[in-house]
Amino acid sequence: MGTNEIELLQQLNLQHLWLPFTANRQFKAQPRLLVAARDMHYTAHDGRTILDAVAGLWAVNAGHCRAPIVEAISRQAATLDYATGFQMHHPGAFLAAEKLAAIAPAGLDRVFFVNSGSEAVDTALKMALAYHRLRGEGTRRVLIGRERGYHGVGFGGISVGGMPGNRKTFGNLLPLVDHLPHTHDAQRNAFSRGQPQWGAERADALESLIALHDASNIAAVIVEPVAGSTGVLLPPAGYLQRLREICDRHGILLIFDEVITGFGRTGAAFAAQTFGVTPDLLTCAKALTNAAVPMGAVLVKREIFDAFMTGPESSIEFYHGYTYSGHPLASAAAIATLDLFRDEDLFARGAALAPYWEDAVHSLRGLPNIIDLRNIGLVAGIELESIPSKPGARAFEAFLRCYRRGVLIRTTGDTIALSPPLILERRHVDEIFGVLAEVLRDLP
Ligand code: PXG
Ligand code: PLP
Repeated sequence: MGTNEIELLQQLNLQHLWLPFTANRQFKAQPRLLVAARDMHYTAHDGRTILDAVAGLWAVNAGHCRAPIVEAISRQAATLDYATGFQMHHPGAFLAAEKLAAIAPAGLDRVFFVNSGSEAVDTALKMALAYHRLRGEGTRRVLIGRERGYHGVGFGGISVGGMPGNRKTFGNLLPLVDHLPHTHDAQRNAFSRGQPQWGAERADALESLIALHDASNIAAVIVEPVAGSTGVLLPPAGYLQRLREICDRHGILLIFDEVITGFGRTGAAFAAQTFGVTPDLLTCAKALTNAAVPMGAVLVKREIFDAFMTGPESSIEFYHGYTYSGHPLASAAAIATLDLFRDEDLFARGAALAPYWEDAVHSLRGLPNIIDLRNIGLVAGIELESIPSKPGARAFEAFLRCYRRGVLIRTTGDTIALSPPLILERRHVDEIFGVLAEVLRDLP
């Protein structure tokens, strides 16, 4: 520890802050603080440089503290700090919406701004309910999610989500919810490169849920095209197509939650484009502003938006919105970020590096405890055998050891999830997997 770091930690009182999704007592006994960042790297509080293999948290896709984004936010803060979007607005929100619509899957060109992925999910679910009701199909109330789905932490999101840890404390939540089975099939698909071959038929479980609830009661199906938070679970070839086809046949809206798969993560702007399946609504957040200012969005098919634009023109069409919807600083960050993605052709750049990334991921095969390797675009899931009766402990130890060696990874259960900024270069890939291989070789 350097003197600066000791001084910093001595001055800081760690007691008041309740950290999110964190083992608070463990953290406070051994704090890990980040104090600066640039491009591919963080600086830790002890002055060490840390290679960011997770883009913050699936979010800093253009790399850290990029000048055009920093400047846009600073300029905006000094020009117009805040303007409400309720019966008023400011130009930046319109421009951000236009730029977002320009890269969206075809037809999804109406945009509602929120402040996070969780808010985007709750907003999309409410839109689905409202849409059916507007069209005289108000019996459509059931929302269908999926096991091992993560849709943020709002009451709607944890209800349709399928993470037991997020649900068990809070009871049954929304009453009219059901779940599809998850698509992970380690027996048949372990060590697949890219999309696994087996399991498209798991989409047929939707037919069973429709037989149970009746289509006339079902509003929407929400899935992540690639489940991220629960361990990088890829859709089997043909699975999303089949979900789309079943939803169409029964008048059910299909929502893709692209909070982590958006903005070049899987090789195209959105996973909907990577997989060639277009949902009716799409949620995004995180990399929309390169995570520099909180912002999320719901992209909506034009027909759905138009269905709301009926009734008296002076009436509010959708009773929903946040104080900070389309916030000027967030809008400025989104505009600068979307321009940067375009100017540096970052989605294509990420896609071009993906084969090298894939080889690096699968080069770990054969190291101790590895039971599966999964990849798509610039995403990797490295699944470790759990230590009996200590789920998550082995991967968390890998996280601590990588951090000590200067590489930031992320773990969920015993899966290591990687999602670097799209600006990374081959030498960064080599460094990430070099350190990981060494750490995995002598993990307990
Ligand atoms: N949907 C999906 C698919 C997400 O991945 C959210 C919604 C919620 O977004 P907010 O902005 O409300 O956090 C997410 C968030 C992880 C991890 O370790 C992933 C997320 C959040 C925290 C941790 O994989 N994704
Ligand atoms: N709680 C109270 C008392 C409020 O007045 C508001 C908004 O005006 C909210 C919650 C919601 O806050 P936000 O719009 O930031 O989501």
